[in-house]
Amino acid sequence: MLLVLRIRHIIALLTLLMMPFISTSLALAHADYVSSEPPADGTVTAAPERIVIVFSQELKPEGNTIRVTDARGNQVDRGDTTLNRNDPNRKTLIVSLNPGLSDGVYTVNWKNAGADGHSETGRFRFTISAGTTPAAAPLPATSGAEAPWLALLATGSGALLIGWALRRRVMRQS
Ligand SMILES: [Cu+2]
Repeated sequence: MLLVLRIRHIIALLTLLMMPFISTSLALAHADYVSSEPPADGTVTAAPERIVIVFSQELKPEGNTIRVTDARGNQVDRGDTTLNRNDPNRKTLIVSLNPGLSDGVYTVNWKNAGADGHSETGRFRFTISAGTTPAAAPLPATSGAEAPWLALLATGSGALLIGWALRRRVMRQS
């Protein structure tokens, strides 16, 4: 009897000790972001036609959304997020984009419905740099506070020079 109790105690103790590891493995057992096209924080040289995201686990066929917005917050996806039929493991989501997206930074917000009943969310950005829109003019080397003073100085010295030249001319003529 005493021995049985001890074994039970040992099992209980071992279970308690294992708890953090069990909960950690459960926490890892979600459909997390693995990779995407375009890649997170990546730059593409042509406007992509769709976003593809691969997750670590199987997803439900419904309840997944990928939303893509441009730098102004305008939605640029077509709201047709589906499981990628080319992935027999059902781990890939796909959404199509408006054609001919211009250069800029885009944000991808995703929410998935894992087959295990857990839902995960995340976001990443990517940049289109295809040269389709003129790049923004480079910022002047001087800061905004200094620039007016430099302009004023240049104008001032220019005026002084002209004034000096005119005066010399007038003095010569007289
Ligand atoms: Cu899970």
